[in-house]
Amino acid sequence: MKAKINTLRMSLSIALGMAMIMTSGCSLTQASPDKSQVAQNTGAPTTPAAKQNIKQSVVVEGLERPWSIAWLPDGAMLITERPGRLRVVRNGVLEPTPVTGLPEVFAVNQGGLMDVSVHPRFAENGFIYLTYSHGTNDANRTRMARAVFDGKSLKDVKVVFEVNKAKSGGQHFGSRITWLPDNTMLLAIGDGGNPPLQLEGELIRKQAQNRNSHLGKILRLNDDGSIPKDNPFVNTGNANPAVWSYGHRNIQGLTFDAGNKRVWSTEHGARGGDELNLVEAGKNYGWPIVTYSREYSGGEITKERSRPGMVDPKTYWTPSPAPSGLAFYSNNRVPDWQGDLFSGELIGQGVRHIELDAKGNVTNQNVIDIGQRVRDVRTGPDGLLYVLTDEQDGRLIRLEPAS
Ligand SMILES: [Ca+2]
Repeated sequence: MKAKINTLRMSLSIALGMAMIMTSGCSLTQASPDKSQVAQNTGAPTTPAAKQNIKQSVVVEGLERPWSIAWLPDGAMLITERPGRLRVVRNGVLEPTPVTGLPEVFAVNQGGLMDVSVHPRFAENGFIYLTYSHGTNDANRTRMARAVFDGKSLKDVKVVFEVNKAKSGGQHFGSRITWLPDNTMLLAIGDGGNPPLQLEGELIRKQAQNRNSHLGKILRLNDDGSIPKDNPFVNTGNANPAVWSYGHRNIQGLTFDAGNKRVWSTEHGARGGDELNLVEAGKNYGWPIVTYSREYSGGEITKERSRPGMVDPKTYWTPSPAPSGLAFYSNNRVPDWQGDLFSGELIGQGVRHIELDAKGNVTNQNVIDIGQRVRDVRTGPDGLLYVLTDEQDGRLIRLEPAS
């Protein structure tokens, strides 16, 4: 176990034991009442969280339902707000005027403007990417647009991807973006929604096992939305060539460990069974054939937890903490954090610090209490962690070891 440092500044920053997590969980408002109990890890040992002393600094307040953070090469931060605005933070100050030229979004329930990602060669091409839900309550899809950002507005907005099947309702859009070293991008898409929602005469969740469908997948795309020729199913009949991995319910955290060339994701179960997955090209992650999750009603989704040919999660969590943004930490700023994952939690109202061994197995976990629903966690260019809280008056919070 790594030694952790001992002091802290803000009162909301107190590191906590499980009892406190339970307390904060009971006060939540959340769409799925059965998820309102908290975050108790069932997959790995948990350090008493009092060992984790973290200073928390509120950088910005007044963000409406912020969803994602990205940094430009000049250090400015881009933050999406789910109702459909893109905001800029420069030198720790939120610019009052949102970026202009955004696409129209379907902002209902879980939908709206979601991820923002900056092209690895932004300095040359000025490209940023936005994911969002588009359409109507009867027919909507996750889209990804590419645009040139000039510092104030979006130009040359082009829809470079949209899910190949329309669905109804406001659930399970995905839609995190992560770049790979070859400048292709991974894009996670949700399974479309919960029962009784159907598509093509069966529960829409079954789309996760249909390799012709973008729903319930991680997709791999070139930076213009075209399909890389070395995707795992390009030469497979009966599969969409964008598919990179499948059998996912609703990935809300996606990150790349460049040192070990590993892709990590977190996804929501329904009632319990939220998962951490080490994701590899062409593999099947099981949903909804195998899962530790149960229906919101409490009934079994399936009796199978594992099956040959399907990849088990590295760990799972019951009850559901509702994992959100995910960051793999590789910066030199905080040696204690190197090689670890940081997973935001909506219901858990914190950031889960997940320690891994060389093989990517979970060796330890504890939760940094934030006291609000956490929507995103990312490493900043300064090597500190930045957190967005999913509130009507959402915050950008910086985390660093107390010293
Ligand atoms: Ca799974």
